[in-house]
Amino acid sequence: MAIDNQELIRMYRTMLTIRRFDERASKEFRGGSGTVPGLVHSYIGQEAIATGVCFNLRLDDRIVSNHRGHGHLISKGADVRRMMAEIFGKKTGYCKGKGGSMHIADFGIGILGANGIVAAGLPIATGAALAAHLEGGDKIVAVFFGDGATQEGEFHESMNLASIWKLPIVFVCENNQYGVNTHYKYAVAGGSIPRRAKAYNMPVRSVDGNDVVAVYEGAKEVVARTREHIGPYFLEFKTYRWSMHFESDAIPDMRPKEEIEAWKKKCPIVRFGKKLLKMGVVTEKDLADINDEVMAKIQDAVDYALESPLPAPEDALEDVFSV
Ligand SMILES: Cc1ncc(C[n+]2csc(CCOP(=O)(O)OP(=O)(O)O)c2C)c(N)n1
Ligand SMILES: [Mg+2]
Repeated sequence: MAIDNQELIRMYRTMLTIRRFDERASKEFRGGSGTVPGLVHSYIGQEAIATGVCFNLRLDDRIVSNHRGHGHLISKGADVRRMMAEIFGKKTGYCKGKGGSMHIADFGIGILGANGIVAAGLPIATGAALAAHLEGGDKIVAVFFGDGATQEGEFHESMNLASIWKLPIVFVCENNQYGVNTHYKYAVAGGSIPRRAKAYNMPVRSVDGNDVVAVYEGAKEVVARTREHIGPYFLEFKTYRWSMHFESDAIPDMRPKEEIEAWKKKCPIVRFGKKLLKMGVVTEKDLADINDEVMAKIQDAVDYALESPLPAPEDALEDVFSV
């Protein structure tokens, strides 16, 4: 494995930050210490994908995220305090408390936004890739979306344009196998998502999405190739979300209980921790220290969110295109 030890530890810390962030956001949303408006979609179980992909990106590369976006944002370097404040609807949040979990963006570090509309990030990412292409240079765009998004027209239009214009974009499909409660085999004609990319003349790679090293290595070559502006690439990562579709009992989880339990045994963080121990990169104490450090960081983010003011009623008239 040609990844520097410090980089491996940084990857582990990032995955654990995503896990602890979403555990806490879910808890607060379900009635913790504050009133959290909107919705929270947990990324727990999928941490290796955002981490492995984003660790190949530069600050000036861009990502576009979706409704399950906290992991993508943290991996690209977003500030967890401002993220948590946004989820709590506070003025100090990324969108001054007006957007919530599904609208967090940070243009300064290449995060063009999460998005509550399934597949709506794909045309935004394709436009950003066209801009990068016209500018020249070697900047790229990565867009994250689920298996369910591949049923949408915007997915197909974006894939087609990106292919014929040879845009510098990596399509990252997180195949967690379900769109809410519908298994992709019932929703994808022909049963294969990679085949859809091949139809648009795009090279495809299918990788184990619960193995962060495989994700990192798989994305590395793809990102390097995409920087040459010779066309888009499609990555499919097989994975599973641990929680129900979003953190509420409003939509019951219809997935088989045994299936959920089987995937929890393939936890990407436990798996990576064991690998690092075996390689001698860390000790058990190091892992415990990282956990303490991450827990403190998340507690600090929640404290910041709780102490921050709500937006004033008149703030509703600011940052709007017309009134
Ligand atoms: C255009 C549109 N249709 C439906 C919805 C409701 N909805 C939100 S998430 C979701 C499922 C998306 O599944 P997938 O793309 O696989 O992502 P996952 O939730 O599995 O991460 C649906 C149907 C929506 N937000 N936007
Ligand atoms: Mg899905």
